[in-house]
Amino acid sequence: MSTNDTAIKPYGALPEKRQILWHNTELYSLIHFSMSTFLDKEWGYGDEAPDLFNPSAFDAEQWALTCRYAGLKGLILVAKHHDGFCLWPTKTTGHSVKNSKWRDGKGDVVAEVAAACRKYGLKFGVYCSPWDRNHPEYGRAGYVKVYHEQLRELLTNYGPVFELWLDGANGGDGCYGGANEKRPIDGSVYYQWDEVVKMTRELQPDAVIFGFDIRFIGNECGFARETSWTTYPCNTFESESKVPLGSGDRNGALWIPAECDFPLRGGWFFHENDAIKQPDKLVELYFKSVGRGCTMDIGLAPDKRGLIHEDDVAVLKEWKRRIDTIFKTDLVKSVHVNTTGEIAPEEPAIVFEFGNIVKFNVLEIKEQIEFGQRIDSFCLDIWQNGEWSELASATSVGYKRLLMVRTSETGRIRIRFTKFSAVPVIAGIGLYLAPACMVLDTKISIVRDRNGDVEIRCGNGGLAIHYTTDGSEPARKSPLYLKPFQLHGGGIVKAAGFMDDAGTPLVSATFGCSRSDWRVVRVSLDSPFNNNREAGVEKLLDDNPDTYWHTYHKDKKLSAPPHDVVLDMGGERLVEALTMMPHLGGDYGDSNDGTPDKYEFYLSMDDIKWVLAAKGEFANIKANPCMQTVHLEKPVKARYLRFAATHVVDNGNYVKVAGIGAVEVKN
Ligand code: FUL
Repeated sequence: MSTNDTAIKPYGALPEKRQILWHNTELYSLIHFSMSTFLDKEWGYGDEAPDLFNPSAFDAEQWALTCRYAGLKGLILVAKHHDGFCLWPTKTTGHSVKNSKWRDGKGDVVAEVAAACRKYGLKFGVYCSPWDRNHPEYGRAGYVKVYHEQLRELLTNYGPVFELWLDGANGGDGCYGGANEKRPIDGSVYYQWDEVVKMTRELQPDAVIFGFDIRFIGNECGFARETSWTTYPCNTFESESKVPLGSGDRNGALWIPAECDFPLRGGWFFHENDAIKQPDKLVELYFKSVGRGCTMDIGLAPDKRGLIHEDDVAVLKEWKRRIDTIFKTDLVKSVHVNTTGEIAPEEPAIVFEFGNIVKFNVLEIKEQIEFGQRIDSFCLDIWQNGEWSELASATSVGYKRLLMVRTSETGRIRIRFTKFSAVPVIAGIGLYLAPACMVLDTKISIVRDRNGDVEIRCGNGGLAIHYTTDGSEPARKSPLYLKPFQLHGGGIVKAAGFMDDAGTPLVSATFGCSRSDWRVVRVSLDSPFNNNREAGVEKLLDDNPDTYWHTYHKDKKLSAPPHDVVLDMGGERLVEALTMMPHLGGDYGDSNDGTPDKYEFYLSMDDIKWVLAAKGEFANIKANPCMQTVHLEKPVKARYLRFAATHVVDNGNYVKVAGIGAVEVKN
């Protein structure tokens, strides 16, 4: 079990050098800042005027420094998003910073960000969207040449690149030089990936290519499945596999580890009212990404000024402080340890003798990945009352596995390899004690029922929960939570738990106006299972993202969109925005069949005369199924609301929605 043993033969698929470098990066950001920032959109259509790009205080160094403060080791810049606007003065198209007002058309965002990364010791990566809703030749051979040329510029002129981020999104329709039409393509062949791979290998041999050297984890929520293999049967851009991206394939022929990406805010681009994921959520995602052998790729969205917002910076710094606190002292290194290999009943194991009692709740284990992914499963035992007792078990290790376990005290631990495909080769084992308030089982959740009663739940009865409803940080002097309270008109609830001298991470939840007096007037089709606890059109009116309206009919043509529902808001309201909460799919968040990606919202005073209040696409909802808020151009007085799902992701043949709501103008 030692890496010095020259007799050890590698097992199965093996990583390339570029992949090992990428694994070591562990944490990095994906920065979206472009035309959509200025238009408050997630996907631009491709008809935006370059003039709109005009940040008032653009500062690439602030971005790089923020990443450094957060402990990230790399930064990937979206150099071109689906709207086709290039952040560098490319020779391939006029649709770029060259024709913007910013720096009189002489600026180059890519160059400044690459230089800032070099200055602050961050690895630099680029994202260049294959789908281009601006280019007139998109869908034809001419564009493919342009696209390859764009990649060539990016891979040649800006120094070393550690990752080339390519996304698979293609919604078909776009401006395409004024044609305003749908141009479907077959993404597996149209872009001539073999050329892209060849060029990248030549120009940037150490860069990993998204879809080829690394894979999408299957969701944009930032987590891998509990069992997540590094190996996969094929690259995911030219071929399709039935193997879930989230789990990978134990016997996959290729080493294609997964990247867990997610936006720090709700969307990938900056939207002022998007909630920011809080430090506790980031700690959880760290354990579910890096802690499951993947990398953690945090989406940052600079605002219209061209700066990462102060609130985002504060959250990232606090998260870093928590990660540093958790991993400050490795008990395996700091306490005198005696390590022995032992054969526990039929199973190889490593025993650590600590000489005195240690207290821990986090285990880290790493495989020496140059030798392949060898461990199938293992158990962690502790020595208590004169015998071994099993504390935790897990499958799949790979580059790194972190387990958060019950806080335990012992003088001896044992790692038992219960199943392995080749003798385990371990790169490292660590044990840590995370402060009680950072252990995930102290998690607080805030829920609201249909009557508008807010309940704050926490598994740990020892914590005193304090909360606020005015947006301020809860402190010990804030109201103590004793029983559910009313939040009829909606708002933001923030809560934190306090114990001894420690406080838990802050948790917050935003609610629209309560829908206690709302009712369903009619629906075009409902699920026949509406006595089931999860489904039924009424479920649109609770605040539970796990329950939903689901159109169902044996004849799929009938359950397919368009479908609509009419809701009575219980009285006259002045509505400024409308909301749709998608159903988050299965346990892994990577199936969102039935989620609308095109919608119409109508409003009416009398359920007779209706006005179309908003119509459009829920951009990127397939990959990032978060709460959608549609702001109206101006507030509309109404009592009735009609939501129509006119199309769903992947052309699916039923509609599934968790919630519909409205935001009222506050007096
Ligand atoms: C997706 C895109 O469609 C989103 O807009 C975003 O850029 C995300 C990171 O990748 O595929």
